[in-house]
Amino acid sequence: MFYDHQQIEKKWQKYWEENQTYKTSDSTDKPKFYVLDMFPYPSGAGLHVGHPLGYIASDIYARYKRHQGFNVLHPVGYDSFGLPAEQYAIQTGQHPAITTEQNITRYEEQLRKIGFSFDWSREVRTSDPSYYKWTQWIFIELFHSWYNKNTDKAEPISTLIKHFESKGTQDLNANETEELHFTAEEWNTASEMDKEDILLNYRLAYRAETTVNWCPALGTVLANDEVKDGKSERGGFPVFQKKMMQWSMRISAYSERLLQGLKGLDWPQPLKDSQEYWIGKSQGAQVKFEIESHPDEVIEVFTTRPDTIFGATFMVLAPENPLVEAITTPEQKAEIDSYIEETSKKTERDRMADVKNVSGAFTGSYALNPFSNERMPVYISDYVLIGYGTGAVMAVPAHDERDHRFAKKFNLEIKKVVETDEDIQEKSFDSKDSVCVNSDFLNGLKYDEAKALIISAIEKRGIGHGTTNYRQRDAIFSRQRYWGEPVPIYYKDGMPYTLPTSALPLELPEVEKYLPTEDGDPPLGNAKTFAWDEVNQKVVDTDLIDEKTIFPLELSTMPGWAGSSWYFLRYMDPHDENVFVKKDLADYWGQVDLYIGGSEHATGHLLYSRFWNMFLKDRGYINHNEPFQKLINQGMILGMSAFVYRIEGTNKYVSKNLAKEYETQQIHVDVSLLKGTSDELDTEAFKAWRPDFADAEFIFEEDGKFITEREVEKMSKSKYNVVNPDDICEEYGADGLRLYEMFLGPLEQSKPWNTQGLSGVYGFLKKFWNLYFNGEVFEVSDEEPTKAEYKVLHTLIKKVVYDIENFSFNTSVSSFMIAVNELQKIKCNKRNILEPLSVIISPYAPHICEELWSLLGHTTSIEFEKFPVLNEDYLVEDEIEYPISINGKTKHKLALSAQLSAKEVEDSVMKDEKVQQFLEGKTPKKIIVVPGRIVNIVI
Ligand code: ANZ
Repeated sequence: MFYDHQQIEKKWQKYWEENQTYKTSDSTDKPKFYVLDMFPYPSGAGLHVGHPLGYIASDIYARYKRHQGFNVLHPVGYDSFGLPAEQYAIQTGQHPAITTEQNITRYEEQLRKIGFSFDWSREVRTSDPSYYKWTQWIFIELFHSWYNKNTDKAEPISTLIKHFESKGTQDLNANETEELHFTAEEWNTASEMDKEDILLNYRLAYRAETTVNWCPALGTVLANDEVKDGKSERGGFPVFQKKMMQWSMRISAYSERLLQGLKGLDWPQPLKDSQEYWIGKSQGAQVKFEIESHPDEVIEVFTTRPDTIFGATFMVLAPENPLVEAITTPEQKAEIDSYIEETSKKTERDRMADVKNVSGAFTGSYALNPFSNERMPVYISDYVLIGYGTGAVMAVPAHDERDHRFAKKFNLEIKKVVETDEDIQEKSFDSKDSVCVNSDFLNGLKYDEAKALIISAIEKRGIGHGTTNYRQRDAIFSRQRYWGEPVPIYYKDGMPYTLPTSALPLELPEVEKYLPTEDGDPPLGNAKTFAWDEVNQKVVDTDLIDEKTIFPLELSTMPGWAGSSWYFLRYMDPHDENVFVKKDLADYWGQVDLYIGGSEHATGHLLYSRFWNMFLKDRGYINHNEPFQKLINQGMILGMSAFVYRIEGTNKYVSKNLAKEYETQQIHVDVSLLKGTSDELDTEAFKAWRPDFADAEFIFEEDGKFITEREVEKMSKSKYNVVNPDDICEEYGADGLRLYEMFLGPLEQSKPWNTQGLSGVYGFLKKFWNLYFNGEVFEVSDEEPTKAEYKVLHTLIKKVVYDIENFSFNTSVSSFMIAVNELQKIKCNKRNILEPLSVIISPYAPHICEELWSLLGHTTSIEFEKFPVLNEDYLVEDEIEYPISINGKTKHKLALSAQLSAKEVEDSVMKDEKVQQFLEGKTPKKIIVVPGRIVNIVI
């Protein structure tokens, strides 16, 4: 019968929806399995065929696990706050909530068409107040927590207050913005304001003046990973460095745990490496240097090479270091000021990237080397970053490349301290294996020994101590944007206070304009009703602010990563109004067992969510430390872009093969403007595509065709090379799309899309379908299958189980094809083969398999059928074809039963007529039988 994919797929999608087939219960009698896709952002462009690649893989795995008897959690939702909807609102005035809703509707339609086994009843949206209520609640928890290094976890701020009340800062071992010292007495007599100010120094969500990446065009602060080459990742606008009061998250408190936790995770090594690099642990020492004529000041440096201190010949401060002002001499002031002005334009990234062009200025002051007692001029330079270590370095030009360049440029002394560095210019600067010579007590020591010894000398003299530094900074948490979660904070005398949790969610207020206010406040500054009435505990009109009982609310919103840092927990218990997730459900579902998503989230999302998860564990709300046990990065799907050649300065276009004769530039054209699957441009469609092409003229090939240039690029709307999965589903079915996406190649690799290839998998589906039919009639026989038929089935089971468990989905598809071909060849239509066959293929092509399953007479979904179990007996070969060689040369082949012993093989061989002919009556000297392999006769 005709395989009508459209009718079949519609029917089953409706069935799944009506029967809530994939709704997951929280049953605890089955073992659980949690399969998650990275949170989709519902963009206006909808899905292209690159997006579902990972979703199809995770869906296959989720279905496979259901067949194996697991209670599978496979949810979906939307990361629905964010910039594009807001920018659209700025341009058109349309509320971002409306745009977001429309985009989600379209996304959902597209996802449903592909037949994913999502539990739609658990859908969450980060922009939904019932969801962000809990994002705000987590923020409040972070605000009321501090990190106790003695217990190595976050604790409620009340334990810190108790400590202060009884001991002040004595014995305190906390993660803090600044090291403070006070007594219990001082704490107990401090004003409420001072106490609050002190506590901000320890809170995990805190406010502090920070140098930020400020993007004036977007009107917001951007995270480091949102800035590429000094420009905003979105939109490519210039980004500047600016000091601002910002909310930050003390992720740095978790650096060591984030690093150690990686060890137990089943993640791709490159991903672990990039997190490790990002966290950037270095061990060394902090050392204080005295400054000549400034007895009250010291320069404190962080160095990973304290063993090179004898070679330190000058000091370099970050231009932003507060010491600069104090120690700059009047003669040097102008030079220093102009240098500071110059560097403020560069982003930190530019500063780190630009290693060739050293620049700097002299402060006029000198520090003293505590070991060599030499005078060291103090410079400032932008290669020293204020946010790392102490914002100051001791420069050792003989052993550090940047210091060396600096010394060359400013003509400063270069002093060797390591003997293998004969000639600094020619040798590598990595002298870790070399031996110290320059001072008596380090003489002849290896790197590690010298380092340990000098640190103890530094500590004995009281001028510093050994220390560990992490490159990872605290994460800036405020954004000057509209379409994000409001931060549940109000200000009393300038000091932040959290809203009571009973007042959550603090809903996003309506505004007339989505742009910053004229005073430069974020867009929420435009809201008419956005002030906190402390007495009545509610949000009231902004006009009523009196700073007595009615206070201003925080105007910045949370960053994109807030909502996505804990969504995997909400899916476990998405509708609870009293708690973000019930503890017993968090315990039952535990970690995400399989997480699939793009590698671009290596350091952003994946670090932030590990951090929040650890925090929630510390505070006793959940029991597991790490959120994602196994993670796979799917590769990218590449598109075949099409280009036309435009003759420079004209609106004339020249066909590909004639383009060489002109000065041209390449312009992307939408692949939908090509004729069929060819490279030929539909020139009329091209003229109609965009107004600036309406008058286009063309130079055609001799045969009258206009041929485009084709190139493989990342599939993206901006490259006009996207293929819409809806079209594919229409023509080849969702099952065809699913199989084809997997068939393209290994999941983790990037691979080009080629729509033509789909007919192959579609042909396979038809063949598979026809196995169950005799002409027009559905017909399966109840006859017992032959051994050969069982062999085909069990070979397939073995292969597919191995493939799925190793995430090798492409090879499964080829084995389906092989199995179906073989069954077709032997005309197998036995129920005992075709029933399990449909179960095996169903995770990949669920619609067709549901249909066949129901035709086979079943009245329930195929989804929960037990996955066929391998019986190795069917794979045992019955006969073996033995090569028979005589004196080492293969002369003959003989099929013998696989069960024969070596002696029986020998007997059978010797009885064979052909063998006797080869022997020409001679008696063999020796007969060597390798059972199952070969027989060698020596004559
Ligand atoms: C002396 C020295 C000698 C250094 C030597 C290196 C090699 P990592 O490994 O990344 O932690 N440094 C310290 N603070 C800095 C800052 N704020 N901006 C720029 N550079 C800074 O690097 C630590 C090393 O980077 C430190 O050790 C310091 O230079 C420099 F042969 O001190 B070193």
